[in-house]
Amino acid sequence: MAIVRWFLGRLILLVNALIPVGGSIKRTPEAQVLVDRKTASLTLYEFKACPFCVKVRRGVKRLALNIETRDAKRCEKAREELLHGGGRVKVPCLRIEAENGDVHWKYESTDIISYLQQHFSIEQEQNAQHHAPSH
Ligand SMILES: N[C@@H](CCC(=O)N[C@@H](CS)C(=O)NCC(=O)O)C(=O)O
Repeated sequence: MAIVRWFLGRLILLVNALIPVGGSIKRTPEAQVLVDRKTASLTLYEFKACPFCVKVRRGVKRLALNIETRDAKRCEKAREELLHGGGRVKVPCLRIEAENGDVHWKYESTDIISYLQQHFSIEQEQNAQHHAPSH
């Protein structure tokens, strides 16, 4: 069974490498710096060959986000962080640290992608700029 899982994992990684992520967001360098500042408070806990993690990583790439990833399968420290912080070793899980220091652990690939789209799609960023107070 372990060998089948290993093989499927490699297959998922291969297919992921072969199919390009289409329609990625392109930002100006200045806009990317601002987004990078926001995503510095996010950490994605994952297993490299988990299909749900691949799905989230592709979403992250499509949104051109730089999010730190931690491998909860190979790295014992990351596994412990996920278990104690989130409550269970299930991936993908996005750790979200708010400006006031509050931490939220978001499980479920679909919910993680929705959260990222809500906060980092181009439309969202343009809306935020539009409503920002002008000086
Ligand atoms: N519905 C979840 C499924 C995630 C899932 O099943 N992840 C597996 C790895 S591929 C896992 O962490 N299993 C451990 C567990 O469920 O305790 C999602 O879309 O994120």
